[in-house]
Amino acid sequence: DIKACIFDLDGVLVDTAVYHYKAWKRLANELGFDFTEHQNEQLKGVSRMASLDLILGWGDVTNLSPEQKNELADRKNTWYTEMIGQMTPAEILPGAKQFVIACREAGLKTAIGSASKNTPTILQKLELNPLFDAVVDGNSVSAPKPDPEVFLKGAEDLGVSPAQCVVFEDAVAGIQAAINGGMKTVGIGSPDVLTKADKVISGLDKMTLEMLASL
Ligand code: G16
Ligand code: MG
Repeated sequence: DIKACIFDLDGVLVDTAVYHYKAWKRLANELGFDFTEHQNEQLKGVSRMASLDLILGWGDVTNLSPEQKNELADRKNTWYTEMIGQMTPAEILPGAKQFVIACREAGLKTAIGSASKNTPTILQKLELNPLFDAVVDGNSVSAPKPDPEVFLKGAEDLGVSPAQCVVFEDAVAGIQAAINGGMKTVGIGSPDVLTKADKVISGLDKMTLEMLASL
């Protein structure tokens, strides 16, 4: 029986990807190169430093010291936090808040499982904190998705077993993390991309409690 739903943040409850993209693009441009929206897809669900490494690779920027890389990541994060500081609850993706509320009214536990260190700010701006029993994010885990750590810690915090959890994810690495943790999965996006998910929907506005029961 399903006892809990664990939600990824970016791409599932809110579309912060556009802000990540703008900030990374600005950094690349300052370094003298550019990258496409298509390349940006590869950054979804990937940690901040791993994203930086991918982008530097695209621009053939090599031989940077750890200090220089940290400085670049900090620069990007400053621009990013300026943008997310302006977010309002209107930016919650369609149906997301309604579905989380429906889960809670049905007696299910709810948690966030995100790679982002900015999760606390985003939840506060969207006024979503009261809807989650646990929040596990980039500040509390060390192993990046597809390692299941973020979701296993979520299940532990909720006091349920992994097999009793459904994970909602928009990233391939995130679906794999949930599978690695022994959880059921609902992909948010395209079935052509999220091929391993138990079910794929275009957004939480298409999700129902009945569909949960049939997973
Ligand atoms: C999110 C985004 C990623 C981002 C990562 C880290 O993951 O999808 O693009 O690189 O968080 O974000 P930050 O730099 O804020 O720590 P998720 O797991 O919420 O989809
Ligand atoms: Mg995501």
